Amino acid sequence: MLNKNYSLFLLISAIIGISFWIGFNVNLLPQEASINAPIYDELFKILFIIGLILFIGMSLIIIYSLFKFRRTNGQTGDGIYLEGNLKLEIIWTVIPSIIVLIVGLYSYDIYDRMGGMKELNNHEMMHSDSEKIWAGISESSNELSGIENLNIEVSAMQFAFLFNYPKGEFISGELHVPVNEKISMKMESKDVIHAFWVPEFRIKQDIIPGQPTILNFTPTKVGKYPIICAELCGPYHGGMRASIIVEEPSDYENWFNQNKKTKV
Ligand SMILES: [Cu+2]
Repeated sequence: MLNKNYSLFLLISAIIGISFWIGFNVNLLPQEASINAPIYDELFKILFIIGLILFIGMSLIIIYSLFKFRRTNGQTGDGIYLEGNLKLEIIWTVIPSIIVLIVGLYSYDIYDRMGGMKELNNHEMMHSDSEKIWAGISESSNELSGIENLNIEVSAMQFAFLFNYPKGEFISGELHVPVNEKISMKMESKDVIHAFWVPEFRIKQDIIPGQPTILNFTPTKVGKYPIICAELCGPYHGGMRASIIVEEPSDYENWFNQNKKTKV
C-alpha cells in the first residue's frame, strides 16, 4: 500500500514538474514589445501551467482507465452501479475553488499593475470637464518618469482606424510612435463598436460610439506591429487592420516633421 501511494506521489510530482518545465520553456505568445507585455505574460504562464497539469493528469487517467477497466473476455452485463463518493466530491470542489480564488486575486493584481484600476476621468486629453471617459487602461504603474505623454486621438469606423496627431494637426492611417515613450490615446468610434488590439503589446481596448475610451502604453521595441480590430464590426471586420510603427525618437521626429502642418 505504501509503495502504491509512493508511486502515485512520484507520478503527480512528475506531472507538476513537467508542466512547470513546459510552462517556462515553451513560449506560445508573440514577442513582448511594450512594458505591459511582461506583466501580462506572467499571468499567462501561470494559467498555462495549471492547464498543462490538468491536461496531462486527465489524459493519463483516461488512458489508464481504458486499459484497467476494459471489458474482459466473457464479461457481460452493464458493469457496477456506483453512487456518490463524498470524499472525492469534497476534494474536487475544494481544490478548484482555491485555485480559481487565487487566479482571480492574481488577475486583479496584474490588471492593476497594467493600469486598469487607475482613475480615468482626469485625463489630459479630455476636452471639457463634462466629458466622461468610460473605460480604458491608464498609465502603467512602472511608468517612466519625467517624460511627457504623446497624445494621439484614434477614430475607428467601418472599416479603418485613423490617427490624429493634435500637436502636428494631421491625420495618419498608420500609427507612428517613438520607442520607450508614454503614449496616451483617446479613442472614439464613428459608427459601431470596434476594438484596438496589438498582440505584441498585450493590450486591447474597445472603441465605442459616443463613449470615449483611453488606452495608455509604452512601446519597448523598435518594429512594425499589426493593429487588429478585435470586435466583430461588420462584413469587412476581418480586413480592419492597421500598423503601428515603433521608431527611434529621431526617426519619429523626422516622420512627424514631414507630416505636420506648417504654420504660415
Ligand atoms: Cu472594427
